[in-house]
Amino acid sequence: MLSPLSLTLGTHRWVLDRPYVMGVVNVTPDSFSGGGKLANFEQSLKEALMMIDDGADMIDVGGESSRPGALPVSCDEELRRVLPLVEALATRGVAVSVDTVKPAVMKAVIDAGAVMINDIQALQAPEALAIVARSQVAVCLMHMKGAPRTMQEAPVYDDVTTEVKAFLSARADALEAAGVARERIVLDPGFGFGKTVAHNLALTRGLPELATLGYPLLAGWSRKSTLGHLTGRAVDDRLAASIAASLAAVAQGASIVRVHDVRETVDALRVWCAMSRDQGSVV
Ligand code: 7PJ
Repeated sequence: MLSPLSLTLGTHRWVLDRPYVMGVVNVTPDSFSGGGKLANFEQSLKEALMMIDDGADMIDVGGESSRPGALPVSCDEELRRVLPLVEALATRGVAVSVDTVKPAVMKAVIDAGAVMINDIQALQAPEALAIVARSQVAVCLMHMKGAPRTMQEAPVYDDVTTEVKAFLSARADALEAAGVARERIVLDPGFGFGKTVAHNLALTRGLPELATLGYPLLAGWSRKSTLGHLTGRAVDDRLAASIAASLAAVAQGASIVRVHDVRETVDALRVWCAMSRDQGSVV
């Protein structure tokens, strides 16, 4: 077997010889019902620590919804939502990623101890690249066609895998040219971001082609609408579909999976890895 890829996230270093699991914690008003700001914080902290207990390797904190049709939030509001949680988790030694497209948010969360920036716009905002380059954090570069509000309006590709690969390769090159070491970069095809069901499926089968770029790949299939399309299930009833999608993505070469259901995904990966010839054991 080839020697595994590794990823440097601030002071953390991961040898990617088994699948890694990123647990998603959203701190948006619609992710909780009532209770006010402090209750939101305490609830999110509890949720994140539970995920770590369940085997998550890192927590991805998000303060702005990027679902199709979602409206943007201000920088101040986004920071009010995510900063207390980033600080609380970093203090406890948890590897924290922050899902944001805003350079000012990136700067503040890096100062607060986040070890990865997860940017669905692949650091294309002015200053985003410079801020990350000045730090030691890892970065996940995701492909998206269009903008969240309109991206699902009939996206068209000539060949989706070729186009996504070219975009991610160009962004990784731009980062390396700005001084970001290769070991700090993760690539993500961005399932559901300006893609039809057929595009998402083709891209999953195309993960081995993306892996030839030589960077770790992250797959975010959890609860996404393509899974609803395939199973006929509503968003809160897609656990089995999400687990199957994570396993399929790992089988095709993903090193990290971004999931809402950590406990179940970690169990599934442990069994599947133990029984697969080429996958590292998680036990
Ligand atoms: C993704 C993400 C993804 C990365 C979201 C949702 C929508 N970041 N942020 N990859 N999806 N890197 O979770 O359904 O697929 S938000």
